[in-house]
Amino acid sequence: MREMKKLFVTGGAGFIGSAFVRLALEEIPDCQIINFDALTYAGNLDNLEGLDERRHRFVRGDICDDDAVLAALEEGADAVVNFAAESHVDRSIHSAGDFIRTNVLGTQVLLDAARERKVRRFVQVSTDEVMGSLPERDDAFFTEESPFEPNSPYSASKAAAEHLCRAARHTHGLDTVVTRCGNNYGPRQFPEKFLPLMLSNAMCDEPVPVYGDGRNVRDWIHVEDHCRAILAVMRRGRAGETYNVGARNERRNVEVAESVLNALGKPPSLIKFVKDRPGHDRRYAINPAKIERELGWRPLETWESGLEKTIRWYKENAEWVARARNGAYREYYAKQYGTT
Ligand code: NAD
Ligand code: TDX
Repeated sequence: MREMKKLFVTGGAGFIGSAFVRLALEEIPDCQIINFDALTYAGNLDNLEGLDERRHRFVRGDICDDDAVLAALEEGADAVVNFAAESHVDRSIHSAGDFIRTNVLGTQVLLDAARERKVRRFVQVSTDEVMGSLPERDDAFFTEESPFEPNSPYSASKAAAEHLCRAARHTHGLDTVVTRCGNNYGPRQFPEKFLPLMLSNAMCDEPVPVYGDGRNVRDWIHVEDHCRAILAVMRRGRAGETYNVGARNERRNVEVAESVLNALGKPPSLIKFVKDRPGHDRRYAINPAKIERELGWRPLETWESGLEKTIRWYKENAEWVARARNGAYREYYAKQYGTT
């Protein structure tokens, strides 16, 4: 396949999208990126600091606004890579409207625009959560054939987006590919998510809230490994295919909390078990054999190296953390955890 040089990235001011933009600029030396992002509470221009303005252009816009999307998306772009989403499960439990709007309607607007602008490939960044929850058995894994069983409004909206991609391919012949990844961690993750929430709380000697019995299992991957997988799928994935992405790194939440506290030199007594998340999925575990076999992708970070780097980044970027934890975040925190 001809190299992907003109990219239209949505949600590129968020956690994973900004890591992807950095990586793509590094890995594809002559690529040009339009980064289209609405800058919701989760979008942050600080995440784009230092990028080469000759090759990366930021456009503020909403993926549900078809005029704005068409104005920014040039004819003949090589790929649309769709990261833009409402991404936090707990927020979708409080209120699902924005999730349906952005994740479902917004994806359809982008698919239509990609067709109209004759974009070569549409990359949908999806999640393992569309496949629901696994039993706690060593031999149960998500594969690309696992059925859709989304359990939260967030995962249901992401599953709907995948269906819309499938329909755009089947009906209109659009070249679509889908990635489904597990729990990402790394620099610039908004502190509502478990890992940065723990890090930022523990660094201030505040309690670390763990839902339920803390024995839920997540499959953790460093954000740069996820982005390398998306690049590989964008460049070399087979049209119409879905690729599961995971680093074979299952951990119970309470073990993750203990590792983080230990690495920070903080006592395990900071762990506070709190009321469980309604409908809390018990276990995610990904079998990444297909992307390993077909595209030769492998994670480069181990859990130890990735966690060490991540903790260093949060320690060195206390101002980023302080800004992210300000204002609206405080209100959200009080609503979710009952304290300020
Ligand atoms: P994030 O919440 O950090 O970032 C989302 C970005 O999308 C923000 O910059 C926000 O401003 C932007 N956005 C939201 N609504 C928009 C709209 N209507 N129009 C334009 N931009 C909009 O999310 P993230 O963790 O970086 O996740 C990125 C993508 O990866 C999402 O699609 C998510 O479902 C998927 N994903 C995330 C994980 C994870 O562990 N975080 C795992 C698998 C898949
Ligand atoms: O305060 C908390 N305490 C706690 O125990 C929070 C915020 C979370 N948790 C638990 C819930 C989960 O079992 O930690 C685990 C991870 O929680 P989140 O960071 O909210 O992630 P999760 O719900 O697993 O979903 C994530 O992975 C898949 C991302 O947020 C999604 O965007 C992605 O699709």
